[in-house]
Amino acid sequence: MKKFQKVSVIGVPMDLGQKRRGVDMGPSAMRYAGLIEEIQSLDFEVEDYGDIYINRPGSSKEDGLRNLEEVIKASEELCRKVCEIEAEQSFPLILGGDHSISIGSIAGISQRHHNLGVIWYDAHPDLNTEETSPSGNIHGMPLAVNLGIGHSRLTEIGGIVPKVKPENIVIIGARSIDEGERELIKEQGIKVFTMHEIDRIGMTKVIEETIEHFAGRTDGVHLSFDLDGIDPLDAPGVGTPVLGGISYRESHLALEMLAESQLITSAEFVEINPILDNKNQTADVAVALVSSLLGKKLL
Ligand code: 4U7
Ligand code: MN
Ligand code: MN
Ligand code: MN
Repeated sequence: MKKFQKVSVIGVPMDLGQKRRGVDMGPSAMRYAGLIEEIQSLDFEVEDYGDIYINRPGSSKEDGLRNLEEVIKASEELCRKVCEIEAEQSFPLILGGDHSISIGSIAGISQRHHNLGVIWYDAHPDLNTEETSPSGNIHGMPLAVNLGIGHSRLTEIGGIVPKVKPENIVIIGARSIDEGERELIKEQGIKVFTMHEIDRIGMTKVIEETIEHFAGRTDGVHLSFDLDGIDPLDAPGVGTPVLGGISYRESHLALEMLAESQLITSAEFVEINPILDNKNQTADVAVALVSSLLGKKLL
């Protein structure tokens, strides 16, 4: 990741993509866990853009989508901020907030990366639409939206549709997949390393294959890291925990290997809920993982 000299941090205290309160405190929890100091210690220049404004409490419900208007507004604002960061050749590091923020972050990143790769590190594929969603929660839909599938008011944010091609997506850690998501994965031919593949071939091979999938082909790779991809024993402070996840050490290995590959050009860490956490453990985990992603070595 040493292609970049500067890291620009932007917080998105968004909790409107789902129903549980608390995930809006994710950016504060990561800053409290020493995020900025940690990045500085790796010899990057850091600019903290602070948090974008979220109009809360949201109350709109349109076409079965909870808080649609508020999510659109925040996504447009985040898209603009990410574009500013990208214009400076700085590395955008986006702090969630629930995973609906990925609509705005990828809207911004895709302005300059027309063949963007995306790694979706998550217990869930987030490929629902307003038709398939069991919950109506937008945080379960952002990957579909980025593929141009879903409500047009969401897919059209940032003006580029689709923002990501199906062959440029790799999902890692999936273990809770809804019926409509399963169909979409098959129909679109999306590459998925479920927990089964991680158990079977190991994280080393999973990341080697991921790197091989993107190398020399995409013009950037965005890492969208949902903390619920990690096992709830290691990262308990998340709103939708799913047993049997990726371990803390495997996650470090994954991000260390991605750092070595120098493929990653932007990242977001989402779904930390400090109210459900154990003494800020999950934010501590996220900060340690950011450090690995940015090239920290043990020796
Ligand atoms: B997250 C769910 F039904 N699939 O759509 C849904 F299981 O960003 C969960 O990955 C979505 O945390 C989880 O509501 C969204 C549900
Ligand atoms: Mn870029
Ligand atoms: Mn997610
Ligand atoms: Mn998830």
